[in-house]
Amino acid sequence: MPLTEVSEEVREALAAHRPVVALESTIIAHGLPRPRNLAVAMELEGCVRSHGAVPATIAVLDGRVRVGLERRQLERVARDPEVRKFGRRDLAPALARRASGATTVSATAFLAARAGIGVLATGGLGGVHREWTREQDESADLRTLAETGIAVVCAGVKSVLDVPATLQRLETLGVTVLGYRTDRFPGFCLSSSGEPVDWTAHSPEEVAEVVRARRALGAPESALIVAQPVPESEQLDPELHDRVVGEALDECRERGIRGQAVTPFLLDSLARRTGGASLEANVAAVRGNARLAAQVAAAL
Ligand code: PSU
Ligand code: MN
Repeated sequence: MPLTEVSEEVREALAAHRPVVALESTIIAHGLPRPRNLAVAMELEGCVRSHGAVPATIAVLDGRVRVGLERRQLERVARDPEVRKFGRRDLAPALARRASGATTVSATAFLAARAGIGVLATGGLGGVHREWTREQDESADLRTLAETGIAVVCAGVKSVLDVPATLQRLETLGVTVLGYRTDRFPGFCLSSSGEPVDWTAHSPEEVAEVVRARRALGAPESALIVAQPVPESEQLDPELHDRVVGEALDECRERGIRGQAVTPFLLDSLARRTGGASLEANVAAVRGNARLAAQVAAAL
């Protein structure tokens, strides 16, 4: 029995060289509250479709990698509390033990690239956590992005992280960062993190040109990050954000949350402390990223 099952629709699209966009599933299972998460998952797939590409949401179900989920599989990812969180390193034991889990950006990028998918959309990437000197918590997303040739459309990295340290790490790892219609690195649920980016693209076609240049240079072994800000009208109030991020981090520390649980906990804490406003900004960001990813895939 093959360990990876690509849905018929995705398989046909890839064979015919039609645009396909990979979507990660951890944001659904662990990044957004139920039952909103299922609605968002379907909305994202719809967004990709309405901009001319085929969505390929990726997850591991009963020990098999699924690239492109059927409706009931998407429902399971959104509703089943037994669905775990799998980074790239979890994939082999998950398959061997017939486990089920949502895939993070690291696992999704790895699997998407191997399935021949060139574009991935998400919200905010993982990165270097604040107080790295104490915990050394750095998302596996970064290392995987350094080793995986895929374009990742995101709204920057999660604002609960140390953004300058994450950007520095991406530079060290040789990961190209393009601002989309901005010269500032976006701040996840904020339109700007305040940090500069060296390169800006103004259209899906310009992003596609960069992808083509990467190919011309030789098969790219690292990711291209396309960082698109959430529109200012939909961002979280920056003052509110700065006030509550510290509280969320304190709560995380006080409760002894560690490892894979940190990011879902911080996102949830941020949502509670902003009365759901961070959630709305997060959803607005991913929605825009699904759309742009589809446009880039189409331009390619
Ligand atoms: N973007 C969001 N919400 C999320 C994530 C991304 O808007 O929940 C997920 C992605 O799957 C990403 C993961 O890979 O959070 C990072 O988790 P960690 O910091 O544990 O590596
Ligand atoms: Mn971590």
